[in-house]
Amino acid sequence: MSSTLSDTAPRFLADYRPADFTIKTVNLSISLDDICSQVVSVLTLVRQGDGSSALQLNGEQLTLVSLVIDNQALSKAQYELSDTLLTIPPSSLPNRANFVVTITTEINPQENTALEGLFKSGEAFCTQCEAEGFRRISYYLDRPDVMATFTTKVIADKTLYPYLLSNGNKVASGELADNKHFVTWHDPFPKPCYLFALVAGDFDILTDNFTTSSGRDVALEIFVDKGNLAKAKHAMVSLQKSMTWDEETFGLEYDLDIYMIVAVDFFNMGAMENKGLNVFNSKYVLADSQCATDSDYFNIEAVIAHEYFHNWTGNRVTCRDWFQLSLKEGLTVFRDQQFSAQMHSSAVTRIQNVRVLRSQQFAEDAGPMAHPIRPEKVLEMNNFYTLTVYEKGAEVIRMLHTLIGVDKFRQGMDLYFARFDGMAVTCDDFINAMSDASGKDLNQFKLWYSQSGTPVIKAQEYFDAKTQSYTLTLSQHSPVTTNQPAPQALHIPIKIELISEAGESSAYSELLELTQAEQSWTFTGLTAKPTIAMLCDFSAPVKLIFDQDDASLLTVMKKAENSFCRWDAGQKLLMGYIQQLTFNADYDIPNDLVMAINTMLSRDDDRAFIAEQLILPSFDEAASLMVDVNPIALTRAITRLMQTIAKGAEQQLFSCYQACNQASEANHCVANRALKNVCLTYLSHLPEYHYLVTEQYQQASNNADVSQENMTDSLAALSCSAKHNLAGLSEQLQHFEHKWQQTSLVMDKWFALSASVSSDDIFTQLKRLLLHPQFSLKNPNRARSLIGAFAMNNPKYFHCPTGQGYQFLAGQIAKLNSINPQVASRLITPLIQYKSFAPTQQKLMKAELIKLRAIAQLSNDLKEKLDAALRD
Ligand code: 7ML
Ligand code: ZN
Repeated sequence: MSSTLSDTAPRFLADYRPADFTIKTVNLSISLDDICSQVVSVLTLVRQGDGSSALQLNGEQLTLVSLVIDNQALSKAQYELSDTLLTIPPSSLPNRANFVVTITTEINPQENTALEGLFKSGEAFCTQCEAEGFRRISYYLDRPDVMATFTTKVIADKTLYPYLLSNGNKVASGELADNKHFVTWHDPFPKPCYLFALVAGDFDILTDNFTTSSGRDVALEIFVDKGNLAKAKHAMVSLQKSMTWDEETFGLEYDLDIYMIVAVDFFNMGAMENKGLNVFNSKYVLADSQCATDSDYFNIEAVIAHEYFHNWTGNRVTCRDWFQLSLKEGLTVFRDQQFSAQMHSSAVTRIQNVRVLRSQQFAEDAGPMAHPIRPEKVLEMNNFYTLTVYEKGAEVIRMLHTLIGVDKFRQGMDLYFARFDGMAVTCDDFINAMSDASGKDLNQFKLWYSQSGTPVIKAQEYFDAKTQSYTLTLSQHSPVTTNQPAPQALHIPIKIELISEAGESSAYSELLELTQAEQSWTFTGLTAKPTIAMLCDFSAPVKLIFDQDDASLLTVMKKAENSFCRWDAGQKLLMGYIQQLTFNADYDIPNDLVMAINTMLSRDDDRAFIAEQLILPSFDEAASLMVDVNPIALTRAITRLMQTIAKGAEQQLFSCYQACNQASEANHCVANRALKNVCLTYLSHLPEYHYLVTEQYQQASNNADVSQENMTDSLAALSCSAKHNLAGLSEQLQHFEHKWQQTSLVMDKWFALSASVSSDDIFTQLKRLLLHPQFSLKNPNRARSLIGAFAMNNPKYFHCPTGQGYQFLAGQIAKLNSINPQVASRLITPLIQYKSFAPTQQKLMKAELIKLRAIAQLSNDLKEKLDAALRD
């Protein structure tokens, strides 16, 4: 099972060589069966070199039935077979440059719990080939620079699998003996095999259509489990919005006659952009207001957009090799972020992106798996679908956009597609297109692709009253990370705003380009020292060290034009108190803070934005800015700060809660709920408001008028109950479980909540949850909702000094190692960051890592991370 292979070695970017053979066409014929599916693959090959090289095809977990070259069957003596390779020596190959290889293999989808290649999700067959899953379907040159046109015939039982899907357009279908039928698909666009997909099953289908700007009619089809049709509407609207946005923003149209999306319950990742046939984790398709939260709605729209945008950035232009993953992912995340910002509030969207970056990507970049957005060394490719490649990758594209401006960026995109449509290219190719189109020298900028670690920027200011000038000095420093050459100065766009004393903002609003280790800028004609708002819109993914006093932060919060800066100043103020309280639990929080909170609450701002301002920096965000984190002191500090604010701003919080609760304008309901639930979270720290939590749960989840029920409000109330282990909690959890037992995606929420209860009883509860009839480690969403939620959302008990939290996580990872190595590898993240914690925790965490490293059949996924973590 899985990628447990003894003969694997890391691969290096520097070793890239073009393939010795290319594949022009692939003709697949796949007969589906639970335990023995048969795959016949006919490949037309073209030799590239002089004929001296063997043909090496990748293959894993396959049973080879026969191998035929042109019309000649090969005997076992004529080829070599290992666990990972089929090698056909030159002596067994024809002398011509063009020849045909026909390979017949058998696979067992039922036993495929790793969910890579062909597997079963419930009753349906489905595939996941990125990055290297196709080699679990047939022997192939499994690398993204080998692009072929695919024709796929799918054969299966007609009753069990009425729908047989693959990439491209349907070209034939018919009946066969034994109640079987077949459908043949042809995809006219050459593609790497990682974009291959096959789905077979019985579904309900939501259909619609879209007419592209040049008048092409596209059929849109969303396949969902029977009974879920109504829950696919939001996904459909999101798809249509995405198609329109890409036409309007980048002039990019869809290129096939049909676009299909299939929602499945068993899926390792969010979704997959297979040409013409996206496969989605059902979590990112299904929604209605009773079962999905506002953030579920937001995420569905974003993921639908992300996968749709890949059709150009990923599929039409793809990656030369997997080291270039950020070429398609960083760019596509940037595109989906721009899309979301335009569909919603750009300030709130940006704030949420930055929170993810700071709380998770910064930690990754400071941990043992730190890597540049274009990694240089990979053992298991699945380990590099990271926050660094995706989120920091998107930040790098955003910096480019900031540096050259929106119009030049568009010209650069146009040039990129003109040059590389239909090709497999590199990150450098992309930057060169941007440089050529804009005339901007981007050579230093390219360092962002090869340097890991979060750069630290130090800022110093100096005001000279005599000359009425203000000087800002910035210095940059990148940390030294493992296996990296000495860091060099990066090209960093720093957007600033100078707020004059009088308070009309934007006396100066400027884009500074920091390119040296240290640089100064002087601004003149200032009668008094201005207040600076730094890093507007978070113009670069850096840590800023700048001693701005509370008074200046309050000025930025009140007066900066840039809403991101207003939010960020507030966060910095709050973070300061969290840090103080972590060192000294009795620290007296100045009244300024409560006043600032009250001002925020009473301002006539967008309510979604106020909600963001009120949310405290998370445990992870705070931890990523500290060293030797004492997790117990940190959770206590955050709770203390919540309590203090709740007490100080009680009246305002309560009246704001009520105002939001009564607000009726439908188009603001998401913002109202966001702010209302932040207020509830604060108020729940005061016993006299516990009734409010119960009341909200009742209204949102147990309402005589079902149309009034709402998952956002239910979950907000429940998480308050869980956080404070309130008296009503167990009754609420039982009610919720009973109500949603048939709805898998909502049961995931129930498992996540149950795992985040703050109770000394939690380890007994976790054991019971593992034995729950609906729990299964084979279902990735379920595994993540219980195990992941405990490790991420319950820091008090995850880090408890007995080490039980770490033991629980490690125990489940050990089981997942043989079931689903990808899921195991993602869940280990909090443990490998052990070096950022205080000695007590470090020791306990490290002990668990050592135990895991000793597992006999350790997957490459875990091995790579454990070796990195345990290397001194
Ligand atoms: C990112 C994806 C993968 C892995 C989806 C799998 C994808 C690879 C795939 C942003 C939004 C939605 C999903 C993902 C994501 C990790 C994250 N090509 O499309 O990138
Ligand atoms: Zn992607």
